[in-house]
Amino acid sequence: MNSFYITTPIYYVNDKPHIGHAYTTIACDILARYHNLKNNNVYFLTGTDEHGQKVEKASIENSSDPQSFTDRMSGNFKELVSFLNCNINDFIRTTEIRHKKAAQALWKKLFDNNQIYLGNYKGWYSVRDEAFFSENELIKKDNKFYAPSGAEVEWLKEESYFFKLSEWQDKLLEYYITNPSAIAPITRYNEVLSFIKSGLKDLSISRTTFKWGVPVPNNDKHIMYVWIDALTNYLTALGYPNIENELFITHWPAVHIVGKDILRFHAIYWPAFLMGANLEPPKKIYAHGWWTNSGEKISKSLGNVIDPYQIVKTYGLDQIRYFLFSEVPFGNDGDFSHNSVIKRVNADLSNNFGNLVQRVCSFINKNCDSIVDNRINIENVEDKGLLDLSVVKFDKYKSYLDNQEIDKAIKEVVELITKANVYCDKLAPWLLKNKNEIIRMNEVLSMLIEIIRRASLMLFPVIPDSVKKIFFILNINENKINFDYFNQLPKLSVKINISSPIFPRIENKT
Ligand code: ME8
Repeated sequence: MNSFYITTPIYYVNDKPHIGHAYTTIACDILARYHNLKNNNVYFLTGTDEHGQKVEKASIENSSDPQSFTDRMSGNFKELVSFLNCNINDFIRTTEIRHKKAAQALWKKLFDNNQIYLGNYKGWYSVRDEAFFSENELIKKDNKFYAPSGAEVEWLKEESYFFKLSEWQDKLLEYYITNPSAIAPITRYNEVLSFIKSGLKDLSISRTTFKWGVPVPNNDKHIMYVWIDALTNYLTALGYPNIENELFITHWPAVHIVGKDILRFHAIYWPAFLMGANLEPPKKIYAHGWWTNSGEKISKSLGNVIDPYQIVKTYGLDQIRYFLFSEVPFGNDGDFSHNSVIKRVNADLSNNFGNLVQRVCSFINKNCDSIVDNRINIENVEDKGLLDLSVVKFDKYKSYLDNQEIDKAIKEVVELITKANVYCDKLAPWLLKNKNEIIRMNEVLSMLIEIIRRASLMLFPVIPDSVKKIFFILNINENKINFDYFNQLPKLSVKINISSPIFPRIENKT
């Protein structure tokens, strides 16, 4: 059995969850569900990143101590996961004891492997970005300096531990040149490669200026600085430092889905930490794009943050899951607007897929006493053509999803559904009924039911609740939602249940 370990970034708890968090979590859920349909041994991890100066500051602003603040905020993220119908295997919090132990064990291992030394750090630091910036990256305004993100920076000099990242430049280059699929999409791969080629400096990995973090082993004046603490979560969840345990042996290394803004940390620091600790680097890092709101960058100060609860309440969960992953290529930036949701959902789900299910099933309900006499006729060129197309589409769909190309996989299914609608228009079972060609009518209906079943199976990772409803209408047990059954034609005579529209059209009230 193949194993598939998929992770979201762990989310900062200094604010409430927004569409960006929902987006990455649903992406991982789609991929996890897809691998489950293939009977792979899936482990899906998400969680919260709870240490650092930003969280310490946010807790003070909320008149709370950091621990109660993070307990409360982390709960919001956990709640969002189940609200979005994401089937996780574990939810990790970096304030958990298991994580502190893992982070300290990784540190010790790196220290023992001569990868860490004590030095001094001087530089321009942005609290908001939790990063240092060189002078030429800064923007000067009114005698103050700002990071490229717009956050103000301050001059900092402090004792710090360093990771010998500079020594990893050649090894990382060699690793990525021999493993070009380890970073996707390809534009991101090229970006990382040219960053490595431009030269890597040693990395400051501890702080003495705040307390809210994991203490450095044997020197608790120092707190681990964000990335070495945060990234280790992916190991903690598999039981690190016990690398002999079953979960670790079967599941490491992981596929990490991250936003483009944190690619560098995952594609450069993380593999270097791992190799420095004699562990395998990630199997793959896939960087997705960012959502804007009606063309504008999303930010709290602009007041245009998209609340995942709100949009799901307005349009429905599967509708939003579908929209987010069909509207833009996974990896590109996307623009969210009410109009584009309505257009996409109405076109693909209501008018295409929903229409196919509804017209076929309600015809059978009304005209055939809900019974289809199953007679798929592969002697008929038209019928065979459609059935063969479903197999071609399934193969393409799988090869896309094996590479996390969710939008392309969806497109293949949509094309199959469109073809099934054309077939239905052309073969017109209602006319066959009028002409009393009952055998041919049953052949056509059987074919349509079969294509609906196959398309539903493929769309299950994206719109799981709706597919369960369709399987109920088709009277097929939910345990048949598995790719083992893709080619299996239904039993001889099928009595379906009464259908009602799965994707009602959304009226554009504005
Ligand atoms: O970065 N569109 O956490 P985070 C799409 N704790 N994605 C977006 C987005 C948007 N408008 N805004 C944010 C962190 N994101 C660290 C990760 S992992 C070891 C540590 C994405 O809560 C962003 O790209 O700030 C990132 O992948 C994710 O939300 C979490 O961001």
